[in-house]
Amino acid sequence: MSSFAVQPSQMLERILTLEIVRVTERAAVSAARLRGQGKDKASDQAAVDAMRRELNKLPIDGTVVIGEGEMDEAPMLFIGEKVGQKGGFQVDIAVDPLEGTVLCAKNMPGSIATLAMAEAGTLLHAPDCYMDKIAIGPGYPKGTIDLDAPADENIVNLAKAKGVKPNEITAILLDRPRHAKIIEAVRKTGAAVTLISDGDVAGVIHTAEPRTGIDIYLGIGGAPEGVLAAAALRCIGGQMQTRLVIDTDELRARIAKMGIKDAKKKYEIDDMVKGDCLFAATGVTTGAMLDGVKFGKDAIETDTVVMRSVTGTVRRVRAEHRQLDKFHLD
Ligand code: VTB
Repeated sequence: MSSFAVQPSQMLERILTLEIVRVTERAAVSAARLRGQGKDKASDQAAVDAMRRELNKLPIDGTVVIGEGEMDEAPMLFIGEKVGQKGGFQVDIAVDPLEGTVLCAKNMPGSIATLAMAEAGTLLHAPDCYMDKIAIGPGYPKGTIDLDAPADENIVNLAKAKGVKPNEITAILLDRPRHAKIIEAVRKTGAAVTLISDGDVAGVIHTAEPRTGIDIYLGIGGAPEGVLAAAALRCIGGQMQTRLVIDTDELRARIAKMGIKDAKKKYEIDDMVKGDCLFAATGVTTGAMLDGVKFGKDAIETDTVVMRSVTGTVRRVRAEHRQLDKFHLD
């Protein structure tokens, strides 16, 4: 066999890169039909239904490891649910069919349909709890940031590594009262703070997108969103450290059941995504990363980013769907 021959599993992984675009596209379109209706649960449900339907068409033996919740609280795409055409390639899947449900309900910028896929056993099985996170884009020496260092120290070190003054750094955080102290510390350095109401998967990814002007993500967001963002950074580069916020006995019991022994473990990207992965996101409402779904007279337009860590390739897929209703079919 020539050294250029592609192994069957690699071939499937290459094909899946494009196949998962269909999955997030369909979830985004279904959610977008309810955009601006104030119905966060209904738009989430629509995205979940579509994502599940499309995942079940793929030649994978998939397990949802980051999903809509535990089996007893989420009837679809629950943690542990098997998806795909059985007998296929064994994969772990992390999904957030509608990241930013409130953004979608209010028709505000930045809601997306997103998923990550990796070989079975390689994605962190995180419960639906909070996660402390810090992230920066690619090109900085390892150790430039540290989750356990004070926010101002991280800003100063990042500015040094970037070769600028702290007042030329921009941090992004979820706009939550729990972040008051971090925000104050960041502003004291002279750095700018960008506050987002939801959507921290994109918030982390922005650190690796120079055109957004975001240098660093700080603060506490959802753990499922953390694993999804880690998958994206594994593809495009960047540094990220996280720690689960385990502050109740119920959560302690839950992570033990999921096989997490050390509740205080500081995760690096490689701990959250242990091997190569794929990441895809389609815009539901227009944001800094993606355009939202457009319902045209003759076609529905979607904007998707899909990434593959093996090669670091990032594709933008702008699709015009002409006969979606005809082909949608459960
Ligand atoms: C974030 C954000 C999500 O949850 O992870 C956030 O990315 C964290 O939870 O879009 P709180 O809202 O409780 O702060 C979301 O806002 C989704 O609910």
